[in-house]
Amino acid sequence: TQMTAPKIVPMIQGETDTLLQSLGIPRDHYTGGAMAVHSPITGEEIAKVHTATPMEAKKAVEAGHQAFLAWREVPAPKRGELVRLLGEELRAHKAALGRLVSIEVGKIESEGLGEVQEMIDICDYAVGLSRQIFGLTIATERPNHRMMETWHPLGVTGIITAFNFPVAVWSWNAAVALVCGNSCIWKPSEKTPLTAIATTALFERAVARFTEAGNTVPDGLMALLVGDRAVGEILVDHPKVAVLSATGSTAMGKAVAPKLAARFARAILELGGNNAGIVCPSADLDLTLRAVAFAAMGTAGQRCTSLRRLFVHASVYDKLVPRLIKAYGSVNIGNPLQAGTLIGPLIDHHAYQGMERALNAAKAAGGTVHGGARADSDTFPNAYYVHPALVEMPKQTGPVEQETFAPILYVMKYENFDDVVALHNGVPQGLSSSIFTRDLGEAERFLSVAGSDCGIANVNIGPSGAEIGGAFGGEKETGGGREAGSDSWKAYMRRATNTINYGKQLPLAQGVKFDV
Ligand code: UN1
Repeated sequence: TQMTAPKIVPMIQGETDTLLQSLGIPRDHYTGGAMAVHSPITGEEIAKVHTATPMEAKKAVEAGHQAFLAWREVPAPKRGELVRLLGEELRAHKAALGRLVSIEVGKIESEGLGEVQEMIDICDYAVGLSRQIFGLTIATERPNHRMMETWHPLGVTGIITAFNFPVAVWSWNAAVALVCGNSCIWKPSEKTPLTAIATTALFERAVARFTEAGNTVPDGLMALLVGDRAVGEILVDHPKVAVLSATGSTAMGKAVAPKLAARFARAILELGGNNAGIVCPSADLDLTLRAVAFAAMGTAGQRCTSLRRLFVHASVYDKLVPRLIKAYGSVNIGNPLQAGTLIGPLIDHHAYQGMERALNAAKAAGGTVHGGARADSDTFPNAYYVHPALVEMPKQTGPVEQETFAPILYVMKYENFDDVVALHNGVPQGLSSSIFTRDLGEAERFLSVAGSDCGIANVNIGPSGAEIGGAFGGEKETGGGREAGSDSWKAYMRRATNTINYGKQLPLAQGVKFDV
């Protein structure tokens, strides 16, 4: 028999150690712990981190509350200075942190770096915001009165993040919560504690520079809790966690939301998406092809904003779909650290099983599957690379109505605009959406009250890759929360309406008389 050449497996563990050392993290912080961390690139173990107990989590909440009481007294622009320094640390260590994101999540190089860029961008935004936290002054019906609103911080902000944007989602919440005057406690995904440890180390550097400049940061202002579900539950249940921002599955949100409601805590929920695109007769098909390829295959379909459903008008179906199938068949899959790769691995074996299950269900429902098989299993027997799947579906049914965190694009044909908008909205999730058209009427109808029911609706770009300047989040089973830009900061604050009487009379509102 012929000998096959030995396959070379990259030594991710060694590079991980070098990166963590370059960020100044003591080796015993990521070795010798109880929680094993694997790189999805090879499946190899790259670290063993220490976990927090529920008791330590409770202590962190108490300390966070004390920190909040001090931090809220610091003027907001001064709080912004700490976030400005965090942005500087992120700029200085962008390459190392971006690489670590690629190693821990399996993102391609430009997406790992892009994630850190998103963190830098939100820091810039939050620094500006620190001088623009304002309320309205409102006309009053009474003479010699003034009515206005004041925004105050809320308290401890719990931040639960998912594996797929392991550090950017923390930064959307933390940068804004900090300038608003809150303290933060972060529980990262169990799959991605290393990037959280690295990010926390960069935050600590910013704190050191801030204090060297003569400022004070209260202990416990930002705590990292690496741990399992029990730790997350402390953040959900503790009465001193005033706001909880949780990113993850709709199932997680369904477990968390009623508990937060029961204690009247603020909830910012970023849950499942099932994002669609509509390709109209007038669409620029070259542009559409590129947009669909990035949105559906990029990040191996593991963004909450990934494109999962595509409705193509019957008049352009045969022009677009064969080209898409070709692009699906020729895209570079493999080691995301290698230049030229566009699709890295799925996060783990569970994700692969979920993809297989969805494809089998699609076939059973009459779908024609292109691609979808496992790739590179000889080179990487413990990692889960897949060929992205394009599935032609006779109708929107079964797995098409669910979010599967994998590169599966369900493609359906449509004839009538109103029907396709109804189908577009006919799923439980409501995160992001897009339309491809050069017809102004169609574009505007899609954005109108009768159009997309999602939190994000785009024209001639895909549903993923949002900028931080806008509010990010969605409706229905996506949870209704908004993060990042626009006025999302209000979710981290409480509003007080103030009425001031600077006269000598006491006129009552609504003409009420009460003379004693
Ligand atoms: C997520 O997948 O949880 O819009 C967030 C995007 C990114 C963020 C995705 N800026 O795709």
